[in-house]
Amino acid sequence: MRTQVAIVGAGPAGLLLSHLLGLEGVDSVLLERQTAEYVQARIRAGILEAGTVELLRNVGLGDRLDAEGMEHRGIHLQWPGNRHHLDFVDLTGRSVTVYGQTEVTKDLMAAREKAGRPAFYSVSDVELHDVTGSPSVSFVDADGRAQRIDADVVVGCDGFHGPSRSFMPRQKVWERTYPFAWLGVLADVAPSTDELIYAWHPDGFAMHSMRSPHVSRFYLQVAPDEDIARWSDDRIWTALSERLGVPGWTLHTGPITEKSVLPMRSFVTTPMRHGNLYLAGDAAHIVPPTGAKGLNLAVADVALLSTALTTSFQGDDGLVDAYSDAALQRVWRCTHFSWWMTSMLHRHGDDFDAQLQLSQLQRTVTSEAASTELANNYAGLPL
Ligand code: RFL
Ligand code: PHB
Repeated sequence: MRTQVAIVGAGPAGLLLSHLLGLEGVDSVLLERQTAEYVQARIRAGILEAGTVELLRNVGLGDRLDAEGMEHRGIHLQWPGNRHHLDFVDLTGRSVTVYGQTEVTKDLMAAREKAGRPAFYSVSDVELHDVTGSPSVSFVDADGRAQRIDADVVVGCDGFHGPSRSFMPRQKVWERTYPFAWLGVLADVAPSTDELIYAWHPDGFAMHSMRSPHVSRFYLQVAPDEDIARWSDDRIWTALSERLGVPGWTLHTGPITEKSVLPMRSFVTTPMRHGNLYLAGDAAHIVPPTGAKGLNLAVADVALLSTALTTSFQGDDGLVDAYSDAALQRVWRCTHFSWWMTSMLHRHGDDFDAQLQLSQLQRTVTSEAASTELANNYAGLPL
């Protein structure tokens, strides 16, 4: 088989890249380790930046997003006894939209099927060959047959655990692990808040997010090696009520439909290109979820890369040559913001650290310069 762009990984980065290239008349083939159903059901990110929403609309993926996405003007930032609303629209003119990664993925899969763009699901033994010359990708398909795709370019959109990165020699890695994790909870209950709540608490960070007018999403700071069996539904609701509580506010409870422990890390590998092999999304960088950047960063990478590859196929290599440096500027900005939000809101260190965090929170909600800085980063830099 032959294609212009072989894409390893059909998560949001791979699917969107294939969609954007298709609109420009560039052929691609997607290879995915999991089944389509598995990829679609994975519960992950929930917040889209203003620029991500605009891009999805501009490429024909806005119908359900506009009908079902919930536009939020900002977030609530809180610590015991204090809840402050930061209005991003007032501060920056931009909003964010609650629309789950499951929904974005569903829309991208439907668009792929409609356009008839090829994808192989449930593949194994993916290997990349001759990435600095005439690249190809070998793999075993769902029926156990050995296959090979020759391509002009290979893009690794295969997430943090994917194999693509290992075919790049001389990679430099920057990494930070955090001494805590998140317990993520999905519940069939109407949100008890109009917009997301990020809460600092002596017992640890807590967050109230949502997926729809009937489904709420919550997170609790826990130990990195937390045993989920120790978290009964009752214990979860008690901890959430305690950590998210402010006088005069009630947390509504309901059936918990999913709970899992999510590790937290910051990770960046550079460069994001080696010859004819490019990386995009979580394959190249991971951020802790506190700033809601992971999915948006994957979208920003492929927006840049699709234009770069399209112009390269037209004979101009300027943008592909600039891709890694250009993508990494945004990656490092989002890496800093995610690290900063994480450090400010999670309980770690001693009482001195706690006082510094509370001072930073106070400053963030009372200084217009500080609130605007948070709002600009959260609502997202222009694509
Ligand atoms: P993905 O979504 O991980 O997709 C990569 C795809 O590559 C496939 N793959 C392979 N395919 C073929 N051959 C192989 N050998 C392969 N190995 C792997 C995988 O099956 C998968 O389908 O990366 P992508 O597309 O770059 O998208 C990035 C986003 O998914 C990610 O940044 C966010 O989901 C991060 N993230 C969150 N971000 C937020 O902003 N808010 C959140 O609440 C949030 N929660 C999360 C998350 C990431 C998680 N992961 C990765 C553990 C929760 C979790 C559990
Ligand atoms: C989510 O809804 O899953 C979510 C929202 C904001 C974050 C992280 C996760 O910062």
